[in-house]
Amino acid sequence: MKYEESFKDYLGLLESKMKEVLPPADHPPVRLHEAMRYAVLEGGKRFRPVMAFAACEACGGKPEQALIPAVSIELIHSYSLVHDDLPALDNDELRRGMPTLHMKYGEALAVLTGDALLTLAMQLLSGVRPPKLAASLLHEISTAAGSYGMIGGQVADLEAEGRELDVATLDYINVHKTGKLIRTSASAGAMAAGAGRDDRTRLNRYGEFTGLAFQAVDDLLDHDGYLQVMKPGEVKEQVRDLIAKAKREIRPLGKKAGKLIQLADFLLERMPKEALKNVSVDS
Ligand code: GRG
Repeated sequence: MKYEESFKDYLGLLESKMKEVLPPADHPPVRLHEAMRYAVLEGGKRFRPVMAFAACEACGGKPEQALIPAVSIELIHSYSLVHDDLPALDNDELRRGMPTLHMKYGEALAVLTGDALLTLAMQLLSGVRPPKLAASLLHEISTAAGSYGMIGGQVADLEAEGRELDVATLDYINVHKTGKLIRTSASAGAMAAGAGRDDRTRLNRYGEFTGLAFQAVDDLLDHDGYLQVMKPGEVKEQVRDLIAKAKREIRPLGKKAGKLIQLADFLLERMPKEALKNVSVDS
């Protein structure tokens, strides 16, 4: 089944909540609010929120319980893309087949749109009830997004520019820049379901393995990253291994973890076709 089909209910839930919580485009400051909606609502796979919903269900919760963490994580992801596209960083003109935010709205507004998305995420999380869950989610998600997480990874990536890379440096960059926000998606979903320590640990590990696999698949598609230091076959083998480990972690959760299994398999399916030879998706 196609990704959009498999996760139709999650995607519907997410899009309608995001449209509701993003400031209306006709509320002043109009250009900022228009830009915030442009950054978030124009496409994207929604991989991280889907993981949060699926993790919540795997731990016995309903997807709705994970709605605010799922939306908040997608807002943070969207802000990171807006800032990453800026001339000071990647200097990209296109994102998701459309002009990047600074191409459409200018650099100053792109910086401020990113800031507004990040702060909106924190504001939404602060309203989660009970307050104890709000505090835990705020701590978990802000840590993943900050200097020990996504931003730390981005800085390590900047510092590695022009230097000869090794696998350990790439692992560090990917675990932080990409992996932490994906791991926190699984973790936040488990927290929203009120999962116990054992299940949270399982979901954390599932998130770590899939986070690294996500980046490795992205590198295979972009001919970048790990392909600077490994052969394509080795990267593909690494992806298969990570996905097998991720699935092993959640197997004890039984049928409830079905969507998490499908999400892990989606990464295998995303690999360039020849990579799927001899792969058992149940491994
Ligand atoms: C906030 C200055 C600043 C930097 C953030 C994490 C990051 C640094 C930037 C994101 C850019 C990037 C290429 C990160 C690697 C992870 C990755 C492959 C992102 C793309 O995510 P997808 O594939 O995108 O989920 P869609 O479009 O589907 O949402």
